[in-house]
Amino acid sequence: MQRIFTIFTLFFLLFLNTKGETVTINTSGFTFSPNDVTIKLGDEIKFVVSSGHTATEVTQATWNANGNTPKSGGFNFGVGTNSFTPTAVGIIYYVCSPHASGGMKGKITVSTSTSIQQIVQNSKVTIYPNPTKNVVTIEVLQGNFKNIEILNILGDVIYRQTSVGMKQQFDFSNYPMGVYWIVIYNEKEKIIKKVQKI
Ligand SMILES: [Cu+2]
Repeated sequence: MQRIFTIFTLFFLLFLNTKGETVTINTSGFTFSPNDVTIKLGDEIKFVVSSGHTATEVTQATWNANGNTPKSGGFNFGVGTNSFTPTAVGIIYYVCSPHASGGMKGKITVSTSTSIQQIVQNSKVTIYPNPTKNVVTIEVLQGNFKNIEILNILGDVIYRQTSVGMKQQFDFSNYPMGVYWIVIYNEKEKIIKKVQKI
């Protein structure tokens, strides 16, 4: 089991080091082109919105109803080029605000090829100070995570904890200088953060 996990982790690290692709979505007349894309977690979406249109994230219910109420916390791009990288798997729904009622809308399916859904880059967890000489604080800002593992650059687990609170501390004093990975996860999400011991 340990070995399998380590192999998975190495895969994730490989994934981390692989720069995602960029998928461009344009407005074309009163449509988005393409209006239905599937990307992988880590890929970037670039919206190129022409005059008179928007790309506004909405909920699935709003999208189904051809409404244009923006989703709370979602993106809302006006004319120009805007990029973002989705941080979770799932389906992102968006519309053109002025033309949603006419059906100007699209969706982005964000998938992962691994069995555990993962979040690679996100702001749910913050680690400080980084770089560190000794104690780091690992603070969960959002979400509910059960497990934490700390790996060295070779993928060896140097620390494991099966109960995660909002704030954890870990002391790197007795570990060699170098790069470490802090992996925080539950059944649905996996967050990987890089820490440098100096
Ligand atoms: Cu439009």
